[in-house]
Amino acid sequence: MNIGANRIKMRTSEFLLAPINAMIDKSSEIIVSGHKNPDGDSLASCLALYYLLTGLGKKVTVYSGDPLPYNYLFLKGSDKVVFDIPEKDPDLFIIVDAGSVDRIDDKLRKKISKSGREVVLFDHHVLTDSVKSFYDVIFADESACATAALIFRWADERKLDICEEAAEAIYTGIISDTGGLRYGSTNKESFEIMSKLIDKVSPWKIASEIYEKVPANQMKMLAEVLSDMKIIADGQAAVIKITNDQLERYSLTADHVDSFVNYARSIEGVKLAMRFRELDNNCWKVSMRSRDGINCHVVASGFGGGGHKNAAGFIFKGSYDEALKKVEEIVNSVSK
Ligand SMILES: [Mn+2]
Repeated sequence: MNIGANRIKMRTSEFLLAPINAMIDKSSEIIVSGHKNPDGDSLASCLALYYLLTGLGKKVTVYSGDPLPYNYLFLKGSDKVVFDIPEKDPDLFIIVDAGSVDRIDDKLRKKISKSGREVVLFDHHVLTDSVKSFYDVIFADESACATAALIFRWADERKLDICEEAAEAIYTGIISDTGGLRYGSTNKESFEIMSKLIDKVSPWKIASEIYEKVPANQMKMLAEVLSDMKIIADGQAAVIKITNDQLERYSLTADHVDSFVNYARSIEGVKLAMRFRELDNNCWKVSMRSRDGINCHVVASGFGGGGHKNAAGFIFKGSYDEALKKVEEIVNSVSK
């Protein structure tokens, strides 16, 4: 074990957390918010902060401009989230998991800028300079498996008593962002935090709430989507499509079908999984997930989009058949 590196990390945390704690201590009203179209980690980090800050005697409002993900509504406090922007300015804003400033709800971003109040960020995304200049203090670590892990670090450093509600939220945020402790972001700290929370949570209850409360229609639509899946470029790419007609027929919304692309990626030999979601006639929102050997960002660039190595996206205008042909060409030219 590298004790030296751990000490440096702790010192860095203390250095960043002291000003955040000072801001919290002098505030009585705090607005907490995550990113647009919140995922499990974003919502869980907000709710963990809700309980921990309420425990410190603060009046906390959790705001979301978008609906919450249906399979995380079991989290305590999700019924307290407000969807109308609060009129009154708080003493402090805390943003979690947002990545870039344009991922903050537009109304909230304007309110923050107009109010001139202090704003803090907890995040585990790669941050650009423009992001850095928006905040007064940032507690960020790209190596953290989830923003919820950073909320834990703050609470642990402050020696807060983590109540059951906050423990469940932090545990859920980590499970959510690591795909159930499976993805590359899973690290030693993930397991250390889980072991510290385990007496206060029920892993099976949380896992079944997230993964085993699938609406019957979602499963039926998955069957239809997978039976229509195209395997192209000598088995290197799997492509699925989701049409408006299907969403209508099965009475589902886009967040119900977000996870479908993971089934395409899990096929042996597939390096790139793509999901075409119909926006309009002959207009598709495409998201990609890849394994080593194919860089999603490079493929997306060929279509005028962008993203990261293992996740990227673009908008495609044209027929699905045209798209498949072009994908095949690009995948063949970029694969190793
Ligand atoms: Mn996250």
